Formats: sequence, structure tokens, C-alpha cells
Amino acid sequence: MVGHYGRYSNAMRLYLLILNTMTNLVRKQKKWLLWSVAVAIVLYGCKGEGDELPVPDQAYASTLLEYVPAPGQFINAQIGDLASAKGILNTNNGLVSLGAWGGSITLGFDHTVANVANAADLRVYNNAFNSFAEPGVVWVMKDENGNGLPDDTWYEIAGSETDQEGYIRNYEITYFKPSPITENVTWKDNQGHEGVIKTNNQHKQSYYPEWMGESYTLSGVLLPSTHIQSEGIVTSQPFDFGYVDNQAGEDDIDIDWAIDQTGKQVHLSGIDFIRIQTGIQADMGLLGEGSTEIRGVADIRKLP
Ligand SMILES: [Ca+2]
Ligand SMILES: [Ca+2]
Ligand SMILES: [Ca+2]
Ligand SMILES: [Ca+2]
Repeated sequence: MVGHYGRYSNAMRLYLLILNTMTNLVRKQKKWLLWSVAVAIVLYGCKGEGDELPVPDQAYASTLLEYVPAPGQFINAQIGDLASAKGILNTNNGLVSLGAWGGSITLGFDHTVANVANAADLRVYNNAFNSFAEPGVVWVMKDENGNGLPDDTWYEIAGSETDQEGYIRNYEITYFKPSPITENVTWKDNQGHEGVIKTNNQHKQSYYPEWMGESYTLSGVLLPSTHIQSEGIVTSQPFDFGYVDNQAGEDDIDIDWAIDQTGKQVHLSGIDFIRIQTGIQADMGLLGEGSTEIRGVADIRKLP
């Protein structure tokens, strides 16, 4: 019997043996149910047999873990809904808006993105154009406990504006559901300020994420608005480095820019999860609220 299966691996031999035994049983008892059980066992067993080709790592972030936008002109419609959030997976050519300050998207890779020394590691594709940056803050997480879930520590990526005037760590904003639902969205921050996300004529739907309750609070890092010129036509110059939806086309991020809660640099050997969050709270006039958009996220070293 063993000799008959000699050209197969031990595991395969076992499954063929099971198949053979089950076949004999079926022959004797004519129970077709047993046949299906036998086939299922063999098929299941052959999976992971080691004779499949290994699946190469995907260059692009491939899992949507969370989409929590702030209110904005695109929210509850294309490009500010769950379908748009999913549309940036496995590509550099989707498009999702995160809404006003604090809105975020959290993505996972199918492998650990290595932190290569003295080089950028992550590329984030955007819809920024010349003189119209809408900078977003990047957070990274390593799957330290190895459970595949983003339940470890988020580290902020420091950029050119870190600790500059107008930069606030542990910033928070609460957004309130308007009534009627298509009205301006009011907000209050944890610094004693309040304001509104103004609706405009181009986008008539509700700007408040319709799946949120009566109010919700977002926390993160506020970036300065010093790059925004609002006389006449609003322009918004890109920051020097460390942000996304910033330089026209794409922004490269070095994992070595990661800092901890106290602002101290941390060294991570690699990361498994990335969160991108709108970093400014700005009224861009006719162009609506300042809101970070992204098209996709890649591990630079896995790009073709
Ligand atoms: Ca690096
Ligand atoms: Ca984890
Ligand atoms: Ca925008
Ligand atoms: Ca943009």
C-alpha cells in the first residue's frame, strides 16, 4: 500500500490513504454522503501541502481596517463613503476623502513593511496639485503581539511642522450632527475654540457621516495653517516633508521619522499598519474644507 503511493509526500500519502479507505467504505455501503466527506477532507488536506506557488507580497496596502472620516463636502457620497475607502486597496489609483480635521483611514499590509536605513519606506499617492496641499498626518504601528490586529502602539510620523507654532499634540475635536442634516456642521475643540464645516452649492448631501451618532470626538495632531493663503484665490503650499496629500502626486515617508507620545524618536524595524488623518482645520473658500485625500499606499520596496 505504502509502495503504491511512494512518489507522494507523507502528508499526501495519508490523504490518498484516507481517500482509498473512504472509497472502499462507499463501495460497500453506497453512501454518497461519505463520498463528499472524503473529497472534502482530501481537498482541505491538499491545501497548504506546500506544492502551491508562494503568493508574493502585495506592494499596496490590502486591508481596510477602519474608515472614520470627519464631516466634509464629499462625505456620504463618492469619494467619502465606504466603497471609496475600499477602492484605495491594492492600487495607487483609488480616491478617498477623509473629510475635515481628524478624519482618518486605517490600512493593513499583507506583510511587514521593512524600515530600510536612511531611506523612505512608504509611498502615499494623493490628489494634491501645485499650490493646493491638504496635509495629512501619518501614524504607523508594528504588530508587536503578532495577532494580526492593530491593537498595539500607534506612533506619529514627525514632519517639518512638528513642534512648530500652531502644531498641537493631543488635539481633539467634537463634531455635532446638524439639524436639518444638510446644514453646516458645528464643532468644538479641546482648546476652547469652536467653528463650522460650511456646506457649499456643489455638494448638497449631508456632510456629517450619516452612520455616526449625535456627536463624535476625534483626536490626533493639529498641523499649522501657516501655509494657507486665503486672500483672493485660496492657495495652500506643501510642507517640507513628513505629510501626505502634500507634495503633488505622492509623498514618501521614512519609518524612522516615527516618534512616541512624548515626541521622542523611536526605531521600528518595520510596520504592519498605517493610519492617515487630516491634519489641518481650514476653510479653503470655494474649494470647501481642507480635507486630505489619498489614492493608495505602497511599500516602496515591493513596487515593480
Ligand atoms: Ca527607512
Ligand atoms: Ca497586534
Ligand atoms: Ca480635499
Ligand atoms: Ca487633496
